[in-house]
Amino acid sequence: MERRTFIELLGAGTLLVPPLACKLRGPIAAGPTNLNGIPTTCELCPNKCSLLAVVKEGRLAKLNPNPENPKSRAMLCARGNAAIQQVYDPDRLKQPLIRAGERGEGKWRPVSWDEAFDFAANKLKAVKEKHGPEGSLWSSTEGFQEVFFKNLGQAFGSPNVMRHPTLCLASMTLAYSTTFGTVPSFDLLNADYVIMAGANRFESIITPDTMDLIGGTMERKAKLIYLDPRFTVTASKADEWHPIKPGTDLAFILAMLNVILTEERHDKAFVETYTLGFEQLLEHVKPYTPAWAEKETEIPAADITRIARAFADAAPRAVFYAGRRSSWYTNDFQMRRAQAILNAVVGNWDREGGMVPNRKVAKGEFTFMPWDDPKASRVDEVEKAFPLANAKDGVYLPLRENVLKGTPYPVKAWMIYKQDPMHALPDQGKTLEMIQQMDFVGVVDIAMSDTAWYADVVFPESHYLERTDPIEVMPGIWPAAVYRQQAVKPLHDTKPMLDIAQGLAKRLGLSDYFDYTIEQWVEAEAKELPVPNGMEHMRKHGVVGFEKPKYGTTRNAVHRFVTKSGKIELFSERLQEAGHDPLPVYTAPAQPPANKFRLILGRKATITHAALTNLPWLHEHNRENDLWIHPEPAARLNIQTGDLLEVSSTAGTVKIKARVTPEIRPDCVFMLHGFGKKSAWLRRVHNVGAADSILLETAWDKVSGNAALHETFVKVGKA
Ligand SMILES: Nc1nc2c(c(=O)[nH]1)N[C@H]1C(S)=C(S)[C@@H](COP(=O)(O)OP(=O)(O)OC[C@H]3O[C@@H](n4cnc5c(=O)[nH]c(N)nc54)[C@H](O)[C@@H]3O)O[C@H]1N2
Ligand SMILES: Nc1nc2c(c(=O)[nH]1)N[C@H]1C(S)=C(S)[C@@H](COP(=O)(O)OP(=O)(O)OC[C@H]3O[C@@H](n4cnc5c(=O)[nH]c(N)nc54)[C@H](O)[C@@H]3O)O[C@H]1N2
Ligand code: SF4
Ligand SMILES: [Mo]
Repeated sequence: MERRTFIELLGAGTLLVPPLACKLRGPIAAGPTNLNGIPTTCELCPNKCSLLAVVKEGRLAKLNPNPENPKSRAMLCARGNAAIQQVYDPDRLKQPLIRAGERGEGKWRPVSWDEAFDFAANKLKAVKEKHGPEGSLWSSTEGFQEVFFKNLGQAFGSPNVMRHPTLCLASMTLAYSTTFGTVPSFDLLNADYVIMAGANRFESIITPDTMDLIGGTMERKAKLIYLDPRFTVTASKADEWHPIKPGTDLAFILAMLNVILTEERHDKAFVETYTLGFEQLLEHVKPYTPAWAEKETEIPAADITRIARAFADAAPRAVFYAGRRSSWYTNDFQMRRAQAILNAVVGNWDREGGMVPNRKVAKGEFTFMPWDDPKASRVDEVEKAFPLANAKDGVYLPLRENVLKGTPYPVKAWMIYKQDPMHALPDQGKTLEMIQQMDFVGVVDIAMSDTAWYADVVFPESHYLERTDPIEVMPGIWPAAVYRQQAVKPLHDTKPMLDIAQGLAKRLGLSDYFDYTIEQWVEAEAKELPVPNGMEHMRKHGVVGFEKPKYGTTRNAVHRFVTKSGKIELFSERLQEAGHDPLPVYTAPAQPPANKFRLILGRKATITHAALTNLPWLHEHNRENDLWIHPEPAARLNIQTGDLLEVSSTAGTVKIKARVTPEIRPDCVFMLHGFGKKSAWLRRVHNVGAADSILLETAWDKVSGNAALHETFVKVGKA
């Protein structure tokens, strides 16, 4: 299809059309919809937008947004629309494959499912015999069928079930839950004053926040203050863009607290009733003056003071927005804690236009046979090294270090679901080393990712439009439960994850744990949805959502926050006991030496992480990544746009073209994620552009173990 036809087809589904988006403000009534299609749920990013798949003669003809979802509203983004092309993509995985040459050589033998299952099960059994079940690692990123993959790892007896949060948002979630006992949402639709620090909401799409921000700032004229070393699309829509010096956001926030508390602009009644540790906080922030912060952040003290006052004056309809990918620096946790504390002292908690604790749509659970707890402790030693972190999700980079060292025990089998560690983890060389030291690597994917390229067996999962998946609940201000049902029959010899788990379970003697069908699973979940005939409703509508937000349910004398004290903890004894700063202490980030730049990362609206760059409709918008570099250093290095550069760090070296632009600070450089693929099956991006993960060095946040992906300095010169 021609691109023009594609763009025209997007029609009402296209995101970032302000007049349309403005009309969509406010909760959408869950009334009758023109269900001109099969209701289902997008799987191309974590947002889980509802859509209607129009099928003509057994083929997908078009995907339309389903306005009944209160989170995604009537929005289906460009990536969501392009999902149709994934199904008919000639480059997708079409049958199980067993490696025929060396790892990474690209020689594959197409095999039957039976052969693939037998092969993988024998390898897994051999590792179990030699090293115990803990010798296997099961890693995955969120997805509706992820539960079956995790369950297989656990039923196998492995303690090493490893999820993606420490590559994404773990420091943010831990910081907010340490403070409030829960992670809230931000009512951008009704806020009057919004501060976003590196949360690039107009390109990094989060529903409903992206749409609410359009509604809020373009219609209601809410102020948007945006801090980012880059001039992003969000910066272009903001009232103020401050190109903050990277890694200094904590100084900015502490100085805001200094102004608000010393000028007594905080919400005294709220602080008195609901919080713990105000006196310590007041003393703590005294040295952090705006004049001090100006030197750290390179944002004028007068601006910091003005913003702090305006923020406090606009409260409770004022939010310092949390952002999502908090995998930035080694002090991420404390920076996000300071945000949480700032929000707390202006009393925006549980108020319209403020921060709102999430509600959930209830659903049932399917009961299956439980397995024994694993005997061994986790290889990442999370309980010991990161006692406050979520032990179930694990800590990814410390895990890789331990696996490479073989401590506390060897891990020799790696099963991977819906994840591409070759790109998602920093230092691709180390990830490759980790793969190479495995006796067995199995990957479940829909495309030949770079990780699949190095695997021993590749299991092709059916595309989401070909699957029926479990019901997912999406907490929020407008919470929803969404359902994914099959729109078309699988085009190739692929299977959903549940069938793959069952195929392996049968050969591993674990069938009793997977003795059910997807229909039974979903029906058990649908039974307890808050609508009559839940299953019938889901088949017809694909979503159950609450129409009206509820504010203030936790603002009463009897409410206990899920913290040690039962209050909002400005000062945290739990942190102190774990050997961390109980209040956020600023430490200046390391600075790049004169001839180097900090490498920073971010997103574009038409790419999800390292995936999707090979899809033709999206590839048209993302042919190759380049290195953003400011004109000043570019002139010094005699670099012009289009020049081929050599960029190197202690982790690796890449070649990439230059983009000389004033849209970035002179002390850092930027590149998009998702290029420089090793997999020849991703032919449009194979060896095109460069992979950021080759350059990124290994570092993590001290409290949460979250990857710190902006701590790498690179040398840049002409190739
Ligand atoms: N350098 C760098 N690293 C990063 C980030 C960054 O911006 N830059 N971002 C971080 C963040 S925030 C996150 S959340 C992580 C994300 O890390 P990943 O989850 O690894 O992200 P993706 O690149 O989307 O890879 C997902 C894989 O799942 C496959 N897939 C897609 N749909 C399906 C499906 O239905 N079934 C199966 N079985 N597979 C499917 C895709 O083909 C792809 O290979 O990366 C983190 N790492
Ligand atoms: N289109 C699209 N949307 C997505 C995703 C996607 O892959 N594609 N992924 C989804 C996921 S899993 C996530 S986690 C979210 C991530 O969404 P966000 O949380 O918005 O994260 P990023 O887009 O990675 O943006 C980080 C921004 O921080 C800036 N930055 C770098 N260093 C600093 C600093 O020191 N201070 C400040 N203030 N800014 C800094 C970068 O320039 C970049 O613009 O997006 C979600 N939405
Ligand atoms: S934001 Fe786009 S890619 Fe993500 S779930 Fe929604 S439609 Fe799909
Ligand atoms: Mo993420």
